[in-house]
Amino acid sequence: MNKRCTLLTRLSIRARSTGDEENSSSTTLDTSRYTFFFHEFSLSFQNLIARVSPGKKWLENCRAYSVPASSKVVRDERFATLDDQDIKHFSGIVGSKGLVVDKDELEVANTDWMRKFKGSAQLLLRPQSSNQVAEILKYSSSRRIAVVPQGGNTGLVGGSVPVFDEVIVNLGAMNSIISFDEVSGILICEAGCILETLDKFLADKGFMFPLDLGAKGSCQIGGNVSTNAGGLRLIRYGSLHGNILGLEVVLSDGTILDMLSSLRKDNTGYDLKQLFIGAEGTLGVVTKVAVLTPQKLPSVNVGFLACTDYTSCQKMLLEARKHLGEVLSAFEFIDSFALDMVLKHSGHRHPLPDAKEKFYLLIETTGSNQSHDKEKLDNFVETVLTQGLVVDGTIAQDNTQISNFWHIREAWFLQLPPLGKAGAVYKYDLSIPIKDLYNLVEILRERLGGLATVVAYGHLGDGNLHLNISAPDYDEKASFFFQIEPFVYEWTAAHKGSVSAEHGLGFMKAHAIHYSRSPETVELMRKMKAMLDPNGILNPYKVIA
Ligand code: FAD
Ligand code: 2HG
Ligand code: ZN
Repeated sequence: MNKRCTLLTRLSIRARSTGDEENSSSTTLDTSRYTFFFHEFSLSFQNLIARVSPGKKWLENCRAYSVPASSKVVRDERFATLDDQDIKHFSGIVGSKGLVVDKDELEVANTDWMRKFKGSAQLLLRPQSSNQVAEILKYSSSRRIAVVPQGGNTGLVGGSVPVFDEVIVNLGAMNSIISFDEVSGILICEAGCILETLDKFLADKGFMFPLDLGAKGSCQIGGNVSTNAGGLRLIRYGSLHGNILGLEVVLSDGTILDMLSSLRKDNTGYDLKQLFIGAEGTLGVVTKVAVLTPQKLPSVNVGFLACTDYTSCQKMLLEARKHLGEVLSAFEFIDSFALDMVLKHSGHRHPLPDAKEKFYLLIETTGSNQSHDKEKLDNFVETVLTQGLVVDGTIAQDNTQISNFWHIREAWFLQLPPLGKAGAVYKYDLSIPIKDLYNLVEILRERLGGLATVVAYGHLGDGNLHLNISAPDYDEKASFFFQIEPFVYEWTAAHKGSVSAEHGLGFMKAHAIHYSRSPETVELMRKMKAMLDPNGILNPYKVIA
């Protein structure tokens, strides 16, 4: 009852203090929240690293945290080892500005975002055109040189870095926007365009990118397509399988596949581009992308609400769909363990200082009429409060508050362990039927006792759990690790979930594919891989290793 009063008071204080709701509320989405740790810059991963922890210091951190992935698999001796002749040949394709042998640059490109996986590539190529990509792959196939396609290197499953000495082919220099059609909303661009750059370009024209994620300042559209990234607004805009209309892809033998259709309807035979969406660079290199973009709507409202139990969270999803249907644009959750950790390390204030609940929901609406949308969210909150589904809550008053709420949900420090204070983080990105989703978190907490801290957040509206286990260090030989794996995968499979919801399998989970795909399906994948990449040079040891 008290808590209910708190919320109603907050709502009415807002109503009283703002007076004119139309003016007081946020009308545009503050994208800075997604890149706040980049300090206003939209930087490449490399630049980001240079900024947050310059030079040698960062490299030392890399060494301290990363585990050579090669300790788990054996190098395929059929792959050639680079020689001077190869380097000369590649230099002839990409020129001196596209060829990197500098040790420090290689160290960064060899190490993944989590600093958990580390390869030992001696060469990084930055092609400037699809033809150059084709030449690189044609030569690599003929010499059987293994390559790793790389975008912004923000992947969380070790897919974007070499396992051994594979050549890194980074698409970052292919970053031109080719065309935008304001009538259809179709954007065509090169694969190396940074997601945030595309979103800003579209915003100027009254449109938005249908995908949004915390790494938007660094990740590239080619990487997004290749991981089939899900992100924060899938509940509203759907997956890239629906939004990507066309692709240009270079196959391992150098064939350039032009599937760059920009038609909404195109049923001419098999929809082959779908194969490359989520293929994680194992079937071809994505070089161009055609994407359908929606209008950017001016009215964004965000509520931060507390629920006592997981059953209420589920009911809230149902109610949100019922009451906010057409404007609902995000339905995210963070549990109190994650929230406490974020607050402890980030300096953010608890959005609901009096709440001591176990679950928090971030609910966002996006629409075209601010007063109407705000009223809708207010009414919704009052309804769920009356129903007892929510015990406390607040609605953001301005862009800064919207940003803060999102920062908290994104639990950002968990994504940058060496820069944060939480040590190493074992990440599991799982799809689980919503009714069972949180059971796994509780079971693991019990299994691990005090050995590690289990925190959970994620895209509840999509049934996507981000299970994070925070421990002092990465140690897959430590006894607690055996309490986690393979249990997490077995439990997920037993509950008809998926071991990879949106991050992919990469290197980390290549061995786990069987938990979510039948032997027949995996066998067909193998055959397709063998057909498209007969020498197996594209991102070996990943996905279906
Ligand atoms: P990379 O990390 O460079 O590569 C990822 C995979 O794609 C690799 O297997 C690589 O070989 C392949 N690849 C890259 N470019 C190409 C290409 N042009 N052609 C063929 N293969 C290619 N993911 C989500 O799904 N949802 C989220 O909400 C989300 N939030 C994140 C927040 C943070 C802070 C971080 C660090 C990561 C987050 N991620 C999220 C994971 C990651 O950002 C996505 O997987 C993203 O799509 C990767 O893009 P990238 O350009 O960095 O690709
Ligand atoms: C997110 O939704 C990302 O914030 C990262 O997918 C998930 O930190 C994670 O585990
Ligand atoms: Zn996510």
